[in-house]
Amino acid sequence: MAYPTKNKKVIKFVEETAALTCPDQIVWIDGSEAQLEALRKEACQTGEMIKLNQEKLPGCYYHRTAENDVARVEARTFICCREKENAGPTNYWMDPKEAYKMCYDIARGKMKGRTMYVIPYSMGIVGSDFSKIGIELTDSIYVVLNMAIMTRVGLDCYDVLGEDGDFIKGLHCKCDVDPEKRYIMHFPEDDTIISVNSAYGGNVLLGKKCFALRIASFLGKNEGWMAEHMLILGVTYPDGTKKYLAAAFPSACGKTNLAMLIPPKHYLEQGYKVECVGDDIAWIRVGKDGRLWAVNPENGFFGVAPGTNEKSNPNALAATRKNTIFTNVAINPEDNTVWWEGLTKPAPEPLIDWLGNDWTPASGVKAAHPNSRFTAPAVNCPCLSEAFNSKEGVPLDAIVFGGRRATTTPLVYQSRDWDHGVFVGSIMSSETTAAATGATGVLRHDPMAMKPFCGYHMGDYFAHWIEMGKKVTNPPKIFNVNWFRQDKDGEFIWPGFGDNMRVLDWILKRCAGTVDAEETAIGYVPYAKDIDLEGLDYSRETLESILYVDKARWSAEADEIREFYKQFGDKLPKELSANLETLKENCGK
Ligand code: SAT
Ligand code: MN
Repeated sequence: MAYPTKNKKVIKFVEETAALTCPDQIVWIDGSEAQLEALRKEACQTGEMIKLNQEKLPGCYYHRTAENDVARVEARTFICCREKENAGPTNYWMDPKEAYKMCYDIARGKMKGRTMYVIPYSMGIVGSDFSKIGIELTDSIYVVLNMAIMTRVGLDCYDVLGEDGDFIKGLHCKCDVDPEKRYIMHFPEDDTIISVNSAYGGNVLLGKKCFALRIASFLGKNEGWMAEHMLILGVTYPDGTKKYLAAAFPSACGKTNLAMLIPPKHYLEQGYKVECVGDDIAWIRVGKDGRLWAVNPENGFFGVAPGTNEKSNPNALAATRKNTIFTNVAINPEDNTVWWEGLTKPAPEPLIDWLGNDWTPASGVKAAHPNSRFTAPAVNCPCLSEAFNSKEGVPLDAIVFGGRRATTTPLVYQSRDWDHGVFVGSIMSSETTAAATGATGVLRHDPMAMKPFCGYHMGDYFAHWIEMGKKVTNPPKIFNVNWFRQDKDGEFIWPGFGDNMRVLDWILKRCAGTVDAEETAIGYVPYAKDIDLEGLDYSRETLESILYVDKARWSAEADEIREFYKQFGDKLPKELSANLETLKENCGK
């Protein structure tokens, strides 16, 4: 057949995979609207997708995954490098030879009766120095349509590759969606990803976590840049000045909400504006000016639906009103639209829940799965930054880390310097969420929110952060935030959402050197008077309670961090152990 590319490696990859998986036909995706529309139609005919109310939700579709296939599966996600040591203690590892054989055995013949789609896509703007090309082979129309939203899909990717260019190979095969044979395998030394027996987003949209974080973090270490689990946002001041920050939070901890926040009224009245550059992934490099520059390699938002509403995140909600794919939310049969917990109160009834069952509030179960998602094009977002399409990206003034912590970690604090900031990122812990299978609400270490996404030894990753600090002459300041402090009744103490602007404001004032702070055992903490509470019914005493640094708790935390650090052995950078000792000393031992 005539191929749409002369790249020999692409053709070989396609032919070899077809020989293994035996699809009835191969369809080369060109990214055209006509081709995507034909696929939507086909998916609706087979029941893979449902067309929603086209007046209320134009271009929107609905999909249900299998009941056992609703989140990332960390226990089945492996880094398959030749030396086990290089995967490190925080990753599952398998020998690459064994892993290839196992995956090939699982996928052999499994595309019989199906079509194999060849998706050429770019992470980042096609052809920019900051971008990389991937080819994903998949037997799922749902994957094709999601990739066409989340990445830049098109034949121009082949122009970038030319006859001989390299790319990240991705093979996805649904197989039998058998959870016992589900594997998400990464071969960082071969630029290859194989995903079998799943059809859930994070496991199968291979451009996202698999490529843009796990493989890219490995490439970044070798090539001197960073792939991070971070949103990127810009704040425009009333005088037109723009400042940018990147923030790392674990999955389902509010990155999308922070990235699209609407500032409180009096900020808006003064002319402040917040714009979204990205909500999940940042690729960060050292610019010629000695600063760190960040791009968002994605082209859409794969956001958590529950909790998204007109108040919490009107921008995200607006982004989902057209050309969006909804996965595992509930359907309102009356008008064929979607619903999820938190969208409106009370819930419309009856609904059809994410499993396809009739549902009313009396059903006693959630109508939408807690990890149900929307896949929305970035261009739909009303607060999308112009810089979203900039090849160079944006210069970072601040880097922010944050976990979900009911106690101990104050609302915000600033690190003393870059190395201390790396320490602050490395000691992040957070309560687990529905974004991955397993128990939720369990406190676990999640350094830089990269525990599930670092494609190599976490000790080497810390060392890479320290090294990057040496390459930047004008580094961003590093902060930690915690929106999730709880009172004794389990209620959140800080209002969060748009009011987080008040904390961002303090952070940017610290970057500009225009506000003082108190030096504490853990770093610089705001004086309560310096957090703007205008228009908020909130007492300074309550604010003080979540800014307080409890030395006894931090001393215990330091002991616990020492235990956590032990697994990194010799790979733990001395800068981090030194900072741990300082923390312990500052807490009075
Ligand atoms: O499922 S994804 O990994 O794509 C989203 C997330 O968990 O952050
Ligand atoms: Mn994420």
